[in-house]
Amino acid sequence: MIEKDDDINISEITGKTLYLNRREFIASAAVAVLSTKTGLSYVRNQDISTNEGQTSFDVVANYNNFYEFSMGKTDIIDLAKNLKVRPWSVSVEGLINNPRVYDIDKLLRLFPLEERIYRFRCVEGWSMVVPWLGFPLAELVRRCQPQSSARYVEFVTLHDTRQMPGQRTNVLTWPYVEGLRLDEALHPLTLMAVGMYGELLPNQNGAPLRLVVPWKYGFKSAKSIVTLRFVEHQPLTTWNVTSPKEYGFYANVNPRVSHPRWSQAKEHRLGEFTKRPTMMFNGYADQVAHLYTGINLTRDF
Ligand SMILES: Nc1nc2c(c(=O)[nH]1)N[C@H]1C(S)=C(S)[C@@H](COP(=O)(O)O)O[C@H]1N2
Ligand SMILES: [Mo]
Repeated sequence: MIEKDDDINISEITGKTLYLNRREFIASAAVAVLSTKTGLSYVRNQDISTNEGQTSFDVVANYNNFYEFSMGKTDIIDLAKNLKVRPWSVSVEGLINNPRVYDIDKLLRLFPLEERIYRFRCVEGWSMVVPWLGFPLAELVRRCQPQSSARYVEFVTLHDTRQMPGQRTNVLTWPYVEGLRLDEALHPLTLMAVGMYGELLPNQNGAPLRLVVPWKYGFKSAKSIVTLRFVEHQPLTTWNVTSPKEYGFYANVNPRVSHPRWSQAKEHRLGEFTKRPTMMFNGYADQVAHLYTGINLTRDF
């Protein structure tokens, strides 16, 4: 079911406690081990999941933001349908002791997969509740063995103008780049998603590997990742470079800080009729607020 890695002693790298906790969690999970059509096994992480009603798969798969294909939302599913997601390599590089190029299927076997139901809030004002399938980014980061000078992780996504028609325009700078502070990357809520609704990710949702950072606006959750680079200085992220007054590096969901062109106080949960109030840190304040003590989130939005 879950393959041990052949060439590295994981317990040495992950920090024993975290590793054991995760293994114990997987072993003791009262819920059944579930599996996808493609045969991947996973357990449902109830503790970390919201019990709000899930948005339907069809909505999540038909209403997307993925500028590499189009600035539209409903045409991505069609434009992305032939994206080649196998074979796919993910390079981890930069200020780490264990730089490697992983085949995506190797990554899928390396870490136990979990299902986590998260709220997801787009900066444009819509939100949804999605059962993602993935593994904590922290596990991959620990395996990389960051050096003490590494303070940020930069995520670079696929740049292929043949496959991605939006990249033949310059609506954004390509490739799409995002970044997290190292402690944000290590936070247990931060997920490397490989699937949703019990199956591998549809192309339009960021196959074969995307980030999911549930307390931040959707644009931080980069899709179709090819490189994780550990760096010393805050990376130049696509949205930050494109429109610095509108999209800051942190992009923490904050209903009190308006986007320059609209309020962020409320959100449209897809499938619902009346708007609901947006929660600070998208409802994850108890878990993440401590990461930002001493930071002015009105200035550093
Ligand atoms: N590579 C890439 N990742 C991306 C984007 C993008 O345009 N390109 N859009 C972001 C934005 S703005 C949002 S809201 C989410 C949308 O994710 P979804 O289509 O799975 O709902 O993807 C994010 N990740
Ligand atoms: Mo977004």
